[in-house]
Amino acid sequence: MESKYNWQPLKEYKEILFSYYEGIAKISINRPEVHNAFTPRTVSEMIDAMELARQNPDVGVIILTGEGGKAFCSGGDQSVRGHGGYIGEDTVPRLNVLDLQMQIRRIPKPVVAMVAGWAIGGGHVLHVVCDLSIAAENARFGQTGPKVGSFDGGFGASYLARIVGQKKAREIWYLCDQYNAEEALNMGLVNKVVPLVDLEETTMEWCRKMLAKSPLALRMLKSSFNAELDGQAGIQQLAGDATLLYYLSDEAKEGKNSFLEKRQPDFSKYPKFP
Ligand code: S0N
Repeated sequence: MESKYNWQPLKEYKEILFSYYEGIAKISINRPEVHNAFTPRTVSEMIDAMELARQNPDVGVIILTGEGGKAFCSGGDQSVRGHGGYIGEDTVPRLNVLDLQMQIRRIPKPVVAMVAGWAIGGGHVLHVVCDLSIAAENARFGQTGPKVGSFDGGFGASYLARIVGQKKAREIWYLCDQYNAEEALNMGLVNKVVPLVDLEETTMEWCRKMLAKSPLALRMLKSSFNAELDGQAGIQQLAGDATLLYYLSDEAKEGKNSFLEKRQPDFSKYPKFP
C-alpha cells in the first residue's frame, strides 16, 4: 500500500523492509505472496533490524507490520518446516521466532503492531507480544497450531490468556477459529480498529503521541508491565532500568568518583527519603 510518509530505508534486507521516519522505525515483513509467512531468514532479519532500532538513539517507537495490505503475518512458512523446526539456508532446523518474541518484549521502546489482513499462527503471536495493536477493518486473527501440528505454549498461550482471559485463549487455541477485527477489539486483543485506508495514519498518530511522552517513563512502564508476568527475568529487566536511573544520580556518581580518586566516598549529603 502507498504510504504518504517519506520512509527512509535504514538497511537493505531480502525478506523484510526496515525504514525510518521522524523518530519511528518500521519493520515490515515483505513476503506478501505467502501472506508474509516467515522463514528463519525473515526472522533473523527482523531480529537484526529490531536490535538496530534499539541501539538507534533517534528511534523512540517501532512499528511491526507486513507488506501488501492483505496480511500482517501468517506465521511460520510451512514449506520450510522440517524435522525439528523451520529449515534455513544453512539446512539447520530452528524456531528463532521465539528469540524475536523475547526481543519485542524486552526492547525498552514501545512496539506497535500495525495489522492489516491475516494475523495467524506465529504471526498472531507476534502481534500479541507487541505493546499495542492497531487493526484495519480487514484484519483476521487466529491460531492454527492444533490444525497444522504445532503449538506455542509460551507467550502465545500464557500471555494471550492474560490479555483475553483463560476461557477465550483456550477457545482460540482449541478451536482454531478466526476472529474479525471487531471481535478482536471486543475481547481486548487489539487497541483500535480503523478502516484500512486510515491504518497507517492512525498508527503514526499513536506513535507521535508516544514520542511526545517521557522516554524514560515509557521505558519504566514497559518493564513494570513485564515484571509482573515475567518472573525473575521480568524483575531483572525492571531492576536494570532502576539501575539506569540510579547511575544518572549524583549519589551513584559519588561512589564511582571516590573509587577513581582513591578516596572514601562521602554519601552524607544525599537524602534518606522516608
Ligand atoms: C492465512 C490463511 C487463513 C489465508 O487463507 P487464504 O486467504 O485462502 O490464502 P491462501 O490461498 O491460503 O494463501 C495464499 C498463499 O500464501 C501461502 N501461505 C499462506 N500462509 C502460509 C504459511 N504459513 N506458510 C507457507 N505458505 C503460506 C498459501 O500457500 C498460498 O500460496 P499459493 O497461492 O502458492 O498456494 C491461510 O493461508 C492459512 O491458513 N495459512 C497457514 C497459517 C498457518 O497455519 N501458519 C503456521 C502456524 N504455525 C506457526 O506459525 C508456527 C510458528 C510459531 O510461531 C511457534 C512458536 C512457538 C512454538 C511453536 C510454534 C509453532 O506453532 O510451531
